[in-house]
Amino acid sequence: MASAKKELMVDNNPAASPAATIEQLLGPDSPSNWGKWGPDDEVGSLNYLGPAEILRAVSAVRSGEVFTLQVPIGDPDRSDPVWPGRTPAVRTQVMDEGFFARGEEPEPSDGHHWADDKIEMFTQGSTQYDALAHYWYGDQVWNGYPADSTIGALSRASVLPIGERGVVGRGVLIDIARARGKDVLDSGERISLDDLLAAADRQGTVIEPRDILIIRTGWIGSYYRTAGEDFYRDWNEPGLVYSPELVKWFQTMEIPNLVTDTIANELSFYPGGLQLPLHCALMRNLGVTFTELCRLDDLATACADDQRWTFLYAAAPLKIVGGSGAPVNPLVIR
Ligand code: UVW
Repeated sequence: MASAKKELMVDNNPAASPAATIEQLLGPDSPSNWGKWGPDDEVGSLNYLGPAEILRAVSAVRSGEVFTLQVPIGDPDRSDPVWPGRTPAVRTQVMDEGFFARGEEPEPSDGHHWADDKIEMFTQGSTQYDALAHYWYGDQVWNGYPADSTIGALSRASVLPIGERGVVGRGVLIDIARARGKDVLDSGERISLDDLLAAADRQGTVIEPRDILIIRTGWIGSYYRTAGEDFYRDWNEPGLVYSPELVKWFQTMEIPNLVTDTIANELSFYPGGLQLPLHCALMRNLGVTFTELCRLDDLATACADDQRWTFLYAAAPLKIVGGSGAPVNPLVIR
């Protein structure tokens, strides 16, 4: 507990009081990649994923097994997991055989029938990529674009350029739940940089520069085993916890993409009311893309079975113009 408390002090000064704002917590010297890929960049650390990284990912494929990481959208049996305040996706049938049976749709002369449906959902209401301008502090978003470029739609660093580019690289899964001998981490359970590296060591996994980092907590898997609203009780997702060392490690390791099985990829809340500071330190300042709400349990079982924790990861979020985020169904090929 003592070390966790130190991590939340302003500028690492143990005598200081807990930071009241994210800007105070991160301080003026928080690592930044703004400008590194030019004044017009909108995909940030995905720039690290060039042909050499894609070939490195291909060489990690051994058995040809395929895993899809998306959770179902519009499941009527268990409404979709969402960050509190967002509403689950609703799929509505707008055309089907019933319309013909009830005489509500004229019978076409050529005998064809059809089904149509629509979905109303938050762009971040399922497995998804965040746009780099999804979350910020101060008056600037990723790469220094003005915060008012988000008004009405994201005119800079929306999810569209991520969808246009696609994401392919070597994925490495670090199974924190398994390392702690649990099915699922507890509400508010923390993962420090040391915890992450120790879990990798324990797996015998070397995290290499430019790896797509995938962290399993068991959290979303537990949603589908938990009744009704119990999942949201004492809401505080477990996950990575901010420290200057963690942020520096992401920058030095040139991590392009953080993927987890929680809704927001990090510990939700800090003493004093701070929320999701890694969205700011990693996404806003370093341009690390976030893939959230992934289903990792089957993949983790396969990795544990043959002790191979690296593979090819590929994903392309939907190309939503001006979108703050977009649904995606990432693929892992082992
Ligand atoms: C929030 O913005 C709260 O979370 P996410 O990054 O999951 O969309």
